[in-house]
Amino acid sequence: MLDYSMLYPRETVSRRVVSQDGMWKFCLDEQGAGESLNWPEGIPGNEMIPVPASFQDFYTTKEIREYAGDLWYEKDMFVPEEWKEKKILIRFGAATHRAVVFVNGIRIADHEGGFLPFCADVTEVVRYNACNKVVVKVNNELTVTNIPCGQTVTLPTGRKMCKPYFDFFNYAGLQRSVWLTAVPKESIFDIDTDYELDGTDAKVSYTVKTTGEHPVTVELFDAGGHSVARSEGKEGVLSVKGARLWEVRNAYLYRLAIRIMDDGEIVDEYEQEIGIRTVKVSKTEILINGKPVYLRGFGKHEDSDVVGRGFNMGVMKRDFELMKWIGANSFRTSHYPYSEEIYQMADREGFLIIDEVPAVGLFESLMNFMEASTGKKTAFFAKDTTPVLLQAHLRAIEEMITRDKNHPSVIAWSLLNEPETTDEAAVPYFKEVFDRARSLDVQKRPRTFTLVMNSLPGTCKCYQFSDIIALNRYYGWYVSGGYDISNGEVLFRKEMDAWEALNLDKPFLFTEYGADTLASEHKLPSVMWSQEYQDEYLDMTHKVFDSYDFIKGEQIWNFADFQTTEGIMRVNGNKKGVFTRQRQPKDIAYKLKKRWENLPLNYKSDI
Ligand code: BDP
Repeated sequence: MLDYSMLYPRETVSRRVVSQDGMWKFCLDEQGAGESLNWPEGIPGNEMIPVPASFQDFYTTKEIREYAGDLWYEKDMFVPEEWKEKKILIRFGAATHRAVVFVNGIRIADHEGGFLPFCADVTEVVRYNACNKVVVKVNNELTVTNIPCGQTVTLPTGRKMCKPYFDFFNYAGLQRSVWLTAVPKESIFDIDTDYELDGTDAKVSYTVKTTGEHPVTVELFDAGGHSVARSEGKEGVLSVKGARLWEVRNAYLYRLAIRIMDDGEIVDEYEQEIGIRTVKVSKTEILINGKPVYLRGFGKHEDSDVVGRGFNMGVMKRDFELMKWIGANSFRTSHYPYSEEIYQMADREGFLIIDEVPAVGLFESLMNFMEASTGKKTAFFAKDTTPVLLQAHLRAIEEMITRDKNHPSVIAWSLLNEPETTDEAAVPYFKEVFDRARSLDVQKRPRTFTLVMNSLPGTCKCYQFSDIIALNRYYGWYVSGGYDISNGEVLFRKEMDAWEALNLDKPFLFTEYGADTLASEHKLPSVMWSQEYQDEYLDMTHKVFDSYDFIKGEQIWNFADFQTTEGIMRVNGNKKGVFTRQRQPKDIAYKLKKRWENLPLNYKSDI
């Protein structure tokens, strides 16, 4: 079990939250000597940098953009006298990929994994009514014992360089918000909810974990603030008469108010928004509230100009507006859990999320999409280091599910992206990963992983673990592209026929398909990379999707162009976006809009 609460910081009668976003002191540490130079007590220089943001794209030298190693951040945080009886925590939305936190020179927390929150409990070391020096050593190196996987090499110049086994730029730093929070010593630690529908009524069952023994009360309020149900105890069931359901693109949120009480006094209070909805997979259907849904939408990235992977509220807003405009109803948080504010927005807007853990690059190749297209087999999970990787992976699954389980928008867990699955060594690894996700999720949401091009009906040893089969396919791009696209279609149908013949009785989703397209290129007749080719590629691919009833969704790769490592396969980034990196439409956006707006929600279902 995690030793800090994952609950999103919120102010209530008993809790205080002070944002620490803004300019922080910053410096690089090429020699990795900061600790021996006493930097935990204060870092050198006057350089300032915004938080949240990736550090890489502010500067004008390649040495900084490509820097691999330790980066140090520093900020003074004022702790008021009134907080004396509270537990004081600094909550980091994310520190990529690992961090050590020092407060007033004392090492107080360590965290591994760059896309999930952690708290440093600083109660014992803070000075009250005074400024406290908070220093964070972040490290952005890639290894094969942590996710996402990659290597860090040393160049002849003596500088280190990260070599990701994945196709997105290794943005790093304090990329999400930081908060100073005060909660009561006896506090609400974790909440689980589950839903059952009964005609027009609903049952909301809940479990609350606290750090003490005082009794708990729970009250449910509708969106207008009216109390609709109450219960006592750390576990219980709330009966909601005439429940308003959370529906796809038609969300309705209730507010669950949880209190720890001591003789009529509130010890702690926390409020959690919830949506009453069920998620189930039955045969080849994905059912929300018992009704079949056909997913349409995107694989995305947290990626934008200047701030890189840093959370940017404006970009988030624009992305949701574009997704609404184009008629999407879902997205996958490829290839890592996103900032929590994005899930909150999806909860309000009624989008469905496939929530992905950062398990990407689990394939022995510098960029798995290249190796996979050659059909070459490698045994990624047979390494000596695999047990260490597995522990990091399980830990990230626990953090992700604990953080995200109460979002109505989250309808499935994606536990790996394009792993190596053709070797037997993958099987026990997958078993642990899938079992762990099942045991952590009270709602028992479907679990999946995305299959790379060489994970085929005849070669993949792991698809049986998935409740939904998720395919990443690039027929007409990496395989048989350009004038050869007719052959791409033949191969594509051959693969789909082989899946059909297996009779798995599970829904299939396309979690990736797409063609790199430069917004600047037009060509008649088309060539690969032109906007015209992206259009023809989609026509072919959609025709195949429409021919198989067990395909229950399409999430195109990618929502927008995004930054990757430089190389011969990428033109200043991956250009498979339906939108440019600046969030303007390529021609294909209008075609997708027409298709998606016209597909019924229960497309290919007779229920
Ligand atoms: C898949 C990966 C994704 C890549 C994409 C591509 O899952 O990260 O960006 O293909 O090649 O291999 O565009």
